[in-house]
Amino acid sequence: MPASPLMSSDAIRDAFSAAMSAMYRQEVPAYGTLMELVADVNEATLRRDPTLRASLQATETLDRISQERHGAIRLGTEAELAMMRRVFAVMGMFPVGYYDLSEAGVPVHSTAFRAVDAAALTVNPFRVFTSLLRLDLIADPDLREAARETLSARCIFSGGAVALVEKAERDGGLSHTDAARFVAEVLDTFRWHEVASVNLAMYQRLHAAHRLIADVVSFKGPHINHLTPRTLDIDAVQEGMPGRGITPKAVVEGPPSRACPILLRQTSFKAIEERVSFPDDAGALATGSHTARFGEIEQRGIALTPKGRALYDRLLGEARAHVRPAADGSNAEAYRSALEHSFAAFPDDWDALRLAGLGYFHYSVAPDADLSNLGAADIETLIKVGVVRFDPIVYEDFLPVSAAGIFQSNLGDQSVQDFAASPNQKLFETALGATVLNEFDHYARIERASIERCLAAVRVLAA
Ligand code: OOG
Ligand code: NI
Repeated sequence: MPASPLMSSDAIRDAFSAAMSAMYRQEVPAYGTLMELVADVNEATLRRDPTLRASLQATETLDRISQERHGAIRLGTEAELAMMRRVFAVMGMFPVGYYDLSEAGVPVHSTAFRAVDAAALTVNPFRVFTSLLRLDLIADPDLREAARETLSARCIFSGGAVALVEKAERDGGLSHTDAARFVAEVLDTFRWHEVASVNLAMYQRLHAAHRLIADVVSFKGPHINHLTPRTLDIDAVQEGMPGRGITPKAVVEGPPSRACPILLRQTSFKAIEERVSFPDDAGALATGSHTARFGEIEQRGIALTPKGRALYDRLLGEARAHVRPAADGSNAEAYRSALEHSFAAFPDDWDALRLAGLGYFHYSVAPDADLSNLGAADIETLIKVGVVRFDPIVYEDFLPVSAAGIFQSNLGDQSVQDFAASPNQKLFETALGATVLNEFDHYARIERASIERCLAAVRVLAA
């Protein structure tokens, strides 16, 4: 019998993100409301701005504009992280970037599993921001040990999911039938569990140590804690949330609104309080609640070089030193204006940004360029004479200060705690069983390759 053809990993990722979206909308109705608001705002933005519509039409599938771009999970053990890496690899998602959040008061370190090459991102850019709990940051040794024991007893992947991952690794992919089973089996890992795996007293102890610790340790699996569609106008969605009965977090994270968008802007609605049952030793259930799941939106801009990122970090630091956003939103307007003020120092013009070496660009030969007599020209000359054009490379990754803001507003803003900054990428990579891709190197490679392609094309065609 001939082997059935394999489904592409990109198509499996596409199917998985659609399945996750449907599940989450059903589990968290407020998320469905957010999706409706995002779709309405995106539609209104496109109606208002025909130029934007035309440019998106040329480069992307318009009917997918409002789809999810990322989600997030929090894992409890090294073995879970290692297995999760293999699961995501089946969907063409690989670990990019290392984020230490201990510095920001959250006892985790993280990476983002995502598609890496441009063609794969175009099919579906869905990423999963994946955090690993740092048990070593729990101060109380008894509690640390109890948490470790509880976590080591759970198994977050079904036997079927593990078998299909092994099959995919052996055969270089999955058939359509197996891929459908894989999506269903893996989806189960991300499901919400209404019954906790610890008793109420233990939950309360974990919660007192840190809400995030309670969120990871008390449940049978790493429930997806948010999904994040793309919006074309994040400020409009932020403003529109209360009108739809959902409470936005106090401020939009990231850079201010600009003519030339940089990096990533994000905001979310505050996590909902959900009913949870806690089993006691006799098996009876006590009722309590837990707050973890929310919805987020994102709007992306250009990827910055290390120099651009350093400038971004400095300006953000200055704004925050001036006005620290309060959790209740009382100084949101002051924070917005502090950001605008400090980011006035960040060039807001594509060519200025490029010439200052602040951002990464993709260079291409203009469609009907006249290439005669240009064989020896350098890239700047080719740009000047209009033979080569440049377009910003979109930032596909995350920002630690923003991520901390998202974590905190959804863990209860009162619970901000101090941990000594303790980045440990080596330890993370050992747990992962792989190194993470450095995002700056990756963007630099894309840029360099595009320049080399232009120069080669001009040399060939001008010869
Ligand atoms: C992840 C928060 C980080 C983002 O968009 O920066 C994140 C979490 O709360 O688990 O998703
Ligand atoms: Ni997020």
